[in-house]
Amino acid sequence: MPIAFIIGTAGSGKSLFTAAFSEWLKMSKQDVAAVNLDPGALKLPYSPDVDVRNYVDVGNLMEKYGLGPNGALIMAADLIADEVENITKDIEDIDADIVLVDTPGQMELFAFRASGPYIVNELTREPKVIVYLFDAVFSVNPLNYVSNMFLSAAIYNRFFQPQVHLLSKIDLIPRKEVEKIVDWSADVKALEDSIEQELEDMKRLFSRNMMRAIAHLGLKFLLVPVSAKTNKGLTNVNAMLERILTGGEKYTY
Ligand SMILES: Nc1nc2c(ncn2[C@@H]2O[C@H](COP(=O)(O)OP(=O)(O)O)[C@@H](O)[C@H]2O)c(=O)[nH]1
Ligand SMILES: [Mg+2]
Repeated sequence: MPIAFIIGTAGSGKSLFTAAFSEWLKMSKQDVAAVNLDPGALKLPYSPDVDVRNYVDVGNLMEKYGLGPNGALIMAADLIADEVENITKDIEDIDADIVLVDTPGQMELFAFRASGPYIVNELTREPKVIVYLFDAVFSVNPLNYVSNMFLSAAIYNRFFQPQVHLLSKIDLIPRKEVEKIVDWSADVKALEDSIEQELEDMKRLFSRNMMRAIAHLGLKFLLVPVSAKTNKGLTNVNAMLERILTGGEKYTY
């Protein structure tokens, strides 16, 4: 089963995107499984078909080891790796055509511990893709946007898997702003112009150099604008994932 891992900073909309996109896939008659890999999730906007909380209990860890919530989440992130066989079996039992994996709220718990890349490697031998979310509200100014590019490049450097980039929550900002950000993602020159116009001094210098360094890496960040509230853009996301995961075929034959 091809798997898409949904990654992004805390609050960037991973869980709601997982909810909206799995509903969308069901409506287009695709067999989808939603997997929750966030042991710290209290409430989810979808009912997971596979849930890491069945295997790792953050409350228990706090009590048993006298940890605070942060310590327990770090420990939980590491313990997930031991459950990879169970989770794989749960996913295989469902036998869906496409799997969406909602990753832990704080992305460093997944991406910047040993367990994340281990899980991504072990869960399947079939095609996989990382879906990285740029929060539109956060990304409206070029300084934040460049910082997010940097994070996304760091994610690529951790997983080395095909990566697609979404601009999430576009219903929360004006359409003009959405267009501006998508322009930045398509055209380095547009981003450079905004940096020159909107930033000063060290912020300008730093953002410009950071942007150029990333451009040198040859990474592409073309953003697909989406909203998990209005479902805008989900058709485009689907087309992109189909291209990467199945060479353009539907997931269900
Ligand atoms: N308006 C709007 N709010 C969103 C969207 N996506 C997520 N949110 C809200 O943003 C907050 C964080 O979303 P969540 O999916 O929990 O983020 P996560 O931490 O990345 O899983 C929640 O209050 C969501 O309802 C969106 O597309 N539009
Ligand atoms: Mg979440």
